[in-house]
Amino acid sequence: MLISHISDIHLGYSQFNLQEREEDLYEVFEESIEKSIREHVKAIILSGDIFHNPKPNGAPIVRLARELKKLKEKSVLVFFILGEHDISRSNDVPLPYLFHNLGLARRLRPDSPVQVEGVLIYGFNKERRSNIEKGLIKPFKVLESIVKSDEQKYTHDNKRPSKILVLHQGLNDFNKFAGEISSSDLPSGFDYYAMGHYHDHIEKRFSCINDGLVAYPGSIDLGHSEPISNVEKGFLLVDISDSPKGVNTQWIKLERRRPQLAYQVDYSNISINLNSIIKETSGYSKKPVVDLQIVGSNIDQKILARQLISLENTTLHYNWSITNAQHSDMTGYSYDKDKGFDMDKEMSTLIQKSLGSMPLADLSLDLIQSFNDNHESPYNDGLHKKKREQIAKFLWEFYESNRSSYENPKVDINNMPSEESEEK
Ligand SMILES: [Mn+2]
Repeated sequence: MLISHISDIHLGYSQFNLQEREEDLYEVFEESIEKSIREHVKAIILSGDIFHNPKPNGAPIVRLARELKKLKEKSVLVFFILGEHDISRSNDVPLPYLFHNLGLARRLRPDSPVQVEGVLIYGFNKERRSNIEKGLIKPFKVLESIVKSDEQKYTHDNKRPSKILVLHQGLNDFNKFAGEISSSDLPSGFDYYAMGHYHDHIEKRFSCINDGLVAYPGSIDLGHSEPISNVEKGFLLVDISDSPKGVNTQWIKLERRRPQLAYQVDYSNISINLNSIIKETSGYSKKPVVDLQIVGSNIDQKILARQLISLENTTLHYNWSITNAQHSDMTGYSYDKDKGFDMDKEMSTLIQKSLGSMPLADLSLDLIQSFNDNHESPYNDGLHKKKREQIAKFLWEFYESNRSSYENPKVDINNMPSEESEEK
């Protein structure tokens, strides 16, 4: 049986507040639905962040309804859970439940499955970090026993049913900062973990859950938290029909996306570089979004801005920033678009440099993780920003006055002394 797994759709989001970008997202979503229909999927799973805003405007509601109606006419089932973007801070009924009530889609539940042929599907809505233990870890334990008894209850053609769990959470295993739970927290007994939240495509089997496949299809277009880059976006076609353990996935690239291109431009050669960018960007049916990183020194920003205006005809939007060649190695910031960017590694290196201690760097990373909780989320009931700042200030002062007991003289991470150690 084929299922489409689509995630982080963020309908209603418009990059740079451009109407065109909002429309782009509808088109890309429609492409994912069309491709799913063409592949004759039996069902579609939307693993959260369906809307960008918990109180979406009319357009995203109407566009979603249109696709759900299309799917209903083709007898394709739609199942969903909520992401943090779908959940309002007031205890209002989440808007996607409207489609559940109208019979156009079905919300998934953590304690009783929906059955589609020989497949059982369970799902949890997004659980915020402050409630992981109560909202996920404990219910996961309960679910493990529910699943075992459901196996007997829902046999299909005398065969053991396959099982899917749908979640909208970040796994620590892939990103230490954005992670909320670990693979070892996941309940076992599932063949496929249909994940949402991370906007990159990731798939991995974990032995702690009997080699169940954990998969993020990634967002369907570049989102609010992602830099302009030429990345591919798509969704997952999941074949769960064969043997119980034989889950196969195929990642389907979305082709109607507007190109997003990042360039590094040498200022001393600006006109030649701009001409080649104009030539390249004029070759697309949808005008690209462009990010320019200008490298050079003694740049007159007014003159530069005027030169860049020539990009207006061939791009929908362009961003630019200046990287000063003379100061570039003083920042210690090793962001390199060609080599890719590992946020965890970069942060860890910077913190180690300034604190000069590996255990302290780890402590800082853990604190940053908990302080960043719900950073972009519409929830407001975790730690309030002001309180977080107070706690951070308190922790820092505590560290400052007790630092000698935390220093580890054996660890000399960097021969470059930090400002703090000079003060001693
Ligand atoms: Mn998202």
